[in-house]
Amino acid sequence: MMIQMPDDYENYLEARKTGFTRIKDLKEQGRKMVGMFCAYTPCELISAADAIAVGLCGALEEPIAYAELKLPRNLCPLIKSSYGFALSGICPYFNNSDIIIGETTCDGKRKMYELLGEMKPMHVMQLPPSRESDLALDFWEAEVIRAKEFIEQHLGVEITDAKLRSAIKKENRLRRAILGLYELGKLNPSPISGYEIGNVLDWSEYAFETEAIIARLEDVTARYLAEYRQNLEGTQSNRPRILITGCPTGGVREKIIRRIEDLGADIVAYENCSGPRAMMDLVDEEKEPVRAIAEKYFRVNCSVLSPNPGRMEALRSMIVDYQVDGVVEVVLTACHTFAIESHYVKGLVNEEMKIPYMYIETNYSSADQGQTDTRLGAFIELL
Ligand code: BJ8
Repeated sequence: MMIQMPDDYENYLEARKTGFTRIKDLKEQGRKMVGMFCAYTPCELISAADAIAVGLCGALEEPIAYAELKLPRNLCPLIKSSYGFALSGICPYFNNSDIIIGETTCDGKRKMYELLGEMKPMHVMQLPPSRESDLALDFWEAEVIRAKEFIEQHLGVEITDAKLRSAIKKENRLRRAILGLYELGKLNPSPISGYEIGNVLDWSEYAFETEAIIARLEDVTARYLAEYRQNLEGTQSNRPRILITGCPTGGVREKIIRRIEDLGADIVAYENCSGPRAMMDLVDEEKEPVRAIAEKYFRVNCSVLSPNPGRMEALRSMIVDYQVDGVVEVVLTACHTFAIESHYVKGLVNEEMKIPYMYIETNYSSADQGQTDTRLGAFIELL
């Protein structure tokens, strides 16, 4: 696709490195940084504290050897990579974080956070294990308040309701900008590859300031849209359209995401915790701000909460909206909650929606690349 990208546009690995300098500059200007790992972290609290929210690295294989000095080998690679980055001291984003916010999502993450707490001031928000109880939302709201107090105390700021309301508006605008990029995938043919969507999102994030991230996203989305209108509208693609679901795929981007597209299919949609459905779901700007924030994050569709019907609803509507021909579910090794929930995903995709489904369990190593390619190739042939 011949898109004229912005001058500072970089591949996600280069963008990560360029971000090192930017983060150093921001720290020298006295800015505070809050490290985070998960879609349950209420970014509005960080934004209202005038701090920078940094999604901490956990998508590369190299630091896993460090992590295995302390963690068991048969653990999810995302957890090992995240901990390895911290333990090895090679991640400027972890090193420059003043505090870290985590949540009690899966068992591996929550126990790993205990170890991270030996290195940095760490606050772990307690997630209710289920949304079923009437008390669960009140409990989670109390956890949002506890996280707010932790941030105030450690960063020496006061987070007022007025600051929260303004942060809610800003983060909602960011959600709309991310959604705009994802929704390019609804076009047929899509002007952007699924691999490139990941690149653009990462490059944008490394601008760090929310307004700068929004500007980058809106600019790139407009460029792809213009390309569609000029060269693609009215044409037909015979490549099958794939939806990706399951665990976060940042660590298998080359191994799975890129390979699917090299093998002849287009990834047009991502159904995961930070995908389009999460971006459509805004924080209510009219309600009392802490309650509104609690309600929004309480709706994140992650397999760690039981049951998790919202994910099935999201899948059902996305398969239709994005005109999906096949679903690939990626589950990281030892991720029990997504592995078990795949039972429902397969049932929904195969039996209810009557479209092909493929389950891949994998880690960050390239040892199974050949086998994965063979299976993916056969699946794409079927579509
Ligand atoms: S909201 S998906 S970012 S928890 S893959 S570490 S669950 S064993 S990453 Fe996640 Fe938050 Fe949920 Fe999203 Fe554990 Fe599974 Fe590993 Fe996972």
